[in-house]
Amino acid sequence: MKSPVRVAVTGAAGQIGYSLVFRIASGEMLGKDQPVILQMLELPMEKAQAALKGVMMELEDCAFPLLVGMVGTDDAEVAFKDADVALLVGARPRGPGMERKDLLLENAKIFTAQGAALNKVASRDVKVLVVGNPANTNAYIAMKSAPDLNPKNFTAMLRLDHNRALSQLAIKAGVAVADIEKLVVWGNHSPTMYPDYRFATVGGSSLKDKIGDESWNRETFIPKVGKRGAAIIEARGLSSAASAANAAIDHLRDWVLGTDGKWATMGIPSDGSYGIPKDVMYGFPVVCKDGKYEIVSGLVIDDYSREMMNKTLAELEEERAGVASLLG
Ligand code: NAX
Repeated sequence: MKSPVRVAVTGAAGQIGYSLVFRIASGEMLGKDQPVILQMLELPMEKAQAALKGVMMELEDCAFPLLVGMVGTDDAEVAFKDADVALLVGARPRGPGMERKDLLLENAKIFTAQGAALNKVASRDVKVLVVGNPANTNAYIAMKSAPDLNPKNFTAMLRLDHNRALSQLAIKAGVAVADIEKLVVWGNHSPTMYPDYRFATVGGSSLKDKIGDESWNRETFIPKVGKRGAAIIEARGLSSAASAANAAIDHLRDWVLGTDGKWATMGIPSDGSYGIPKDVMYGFPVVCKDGKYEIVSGLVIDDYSREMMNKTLAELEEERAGVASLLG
């Protein structure tokens, strides 16, 4: 039997957490032969801790053979102790009357503290995925607050946007999701993101040619993917949870187990590729192998794409400027 992997999940008793931890414990994220220890963090408030206890009771009641240990805590240093994987889901939601700037700052405080805790106690190879919004900037803050860890270990979730785009393309083209490859979503996890299927193939031939209709791309597809989160809230009265948890599973599974040469989208610190300034936490096309990701290089960026990529970059730079004072 393989030795267990320690998986930390913050906000484990929240909506996404409730969809996520059971799938991690059943082996859907790291493999059906990989035992896991779940280390779950929740806010210290009585209600949050009680809810976490309930989640842990249910995890016990599933009797997952791969779940070989569990910790529930309100202390980040306990949750992150020797963590091999950390899913940072818990975040401060926007309250009534709260400005976007205040939301950024409130979350910046959380992710500064959690980055520092990871820096102190996590495995030196910890793979961090930030889901809590604003995900890219929160991931950037955590990365900057963990100077002893490799910045490449910090990522933000663009995978839900990627999966949303995949399904819309499959529906439009009348093809199977599984047959579409080489899709990318550039930039920020926000309505400014740029889902780009110029390079996508279906059964080896161009998906763009198959779809043909460029006005559908600009007028329907891009706005639909960008506003999908709002459409889910409108329909469900609650934000995306099961699909977000599913995307987190996809992101980590691909990163750890590899993509077999296929592309995925990950929010990662830029290495300067495609003119995106170094360190900006930006959605890029990657392939993963042996626990590492690499940016797909050499793609041609046309004028429209550059404009779209710059727009989402400008938003990220603005967010970064908004929290700069906290990072020293
Ligand atoms: P919930 O409010 O249901 O759950 C969040 C949980 O986190 C709560 O139980 C809360 O007690 C806990 N929490 C808050 N601050 C914490 C902290 N500092 N330490 C530990 N736990 C803390 O939200 P949920 O629907 O689960 O969404 C979680 C986050 O994911 C939100 O920020 C949300 O905006 C974000 N999302 C990100 C997505 C993405 O694609 N990147 C998509 C889905 C989702 O909107």
